[in-house]
Amino acid sequence: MNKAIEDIQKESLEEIDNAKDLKELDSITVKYTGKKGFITSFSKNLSNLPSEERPAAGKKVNEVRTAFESALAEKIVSIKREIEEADTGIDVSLPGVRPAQGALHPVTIITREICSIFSSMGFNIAEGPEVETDYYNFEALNFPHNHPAREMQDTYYVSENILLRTHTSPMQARVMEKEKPPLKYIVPGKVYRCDSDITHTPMFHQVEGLMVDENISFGDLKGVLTSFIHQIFDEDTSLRFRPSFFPFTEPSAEVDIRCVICRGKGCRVCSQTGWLEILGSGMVHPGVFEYAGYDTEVITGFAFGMGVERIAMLKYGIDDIRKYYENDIRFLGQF
Ligand code: 2U9
Repeated sequence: MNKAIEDIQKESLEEIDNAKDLKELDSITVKYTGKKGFITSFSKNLSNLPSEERPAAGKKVNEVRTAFESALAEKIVSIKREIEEADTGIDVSLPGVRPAQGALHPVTIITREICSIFSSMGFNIAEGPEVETDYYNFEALNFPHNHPAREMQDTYYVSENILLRTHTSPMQARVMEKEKPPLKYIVPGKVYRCDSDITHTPMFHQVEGLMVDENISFGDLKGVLTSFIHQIFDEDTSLRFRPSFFPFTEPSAEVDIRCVICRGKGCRVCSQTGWLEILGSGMVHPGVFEYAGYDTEVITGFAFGMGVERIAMLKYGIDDIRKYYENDIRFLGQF
């Protein structure tokens, strides 16, 4: 009995293993566990055995049946999976594909960082239209019609008096029209200039700031901008204020920091000067206050502006501004 049942076990498991489809498995089931199947017959014949042999033989037959049924169940699952794969080309046993996780654009990260530093110094944040009037973009900021200073900002015109803003300062002019001093505002946003090369894109981002009150001095400008630079770059970054010209500020100064790449020795990034231009600034021109209707005898203020892409390039070591806008997620996912 023992040898015979073991042979049946071996044969049945081999047949299951070699089966090619579900139909073949059906025949194997009938052959071994059907009414007249081999394993069934062994169960039926147990009563013919001498009583002392019955318990061991019964146990063995049960083991053979259990092994048969679990091999059969496993084979059914694997044949069904093969059928599904053949139909869909999908291996359902593979782990799922995780959806790609988004990341903030580096320009967004740095804009938020800049805004948060100025917020902590008490500046309000304002946003305004990207399509502007000639009046707010130029006239109210002391760029008269046909003034050569307008050439500093190559402009996209929509019509004679409507344009894409070339800086975010028109929003500051709008704020001044509505509110009286004291004012502390920064305006982040997109600006447009007809320019395109390794350091310029036709659209870029600025943050411009304005602080207006009685007795605001160039010392306030230096204090606020020095604190800002020490927060956005390193605490020990050296900086210098270099005289410059903007139509809306007088006097005007550009602010340079010690080159973050060569630490002042001179390299390609700082054109061998050891300094990097980071922002523009100045005391608000009285002509701008006159447009706002402020008393220029008592009201003074300072203003500043910076390009966000440039600051992010220096912070992250990015060498070509166009990389921001090529939508290459291998680049964008790094920040
Ligand atoms: C008002 C009056 C004056 C904002 C200012 C700059 C200097 C400046 C540039 C830096 C690099 C723009 O992104 S950039 O090309 N900006 O140098 N901007 S002062 O002056 C104002 C703003 C508002 C009412």
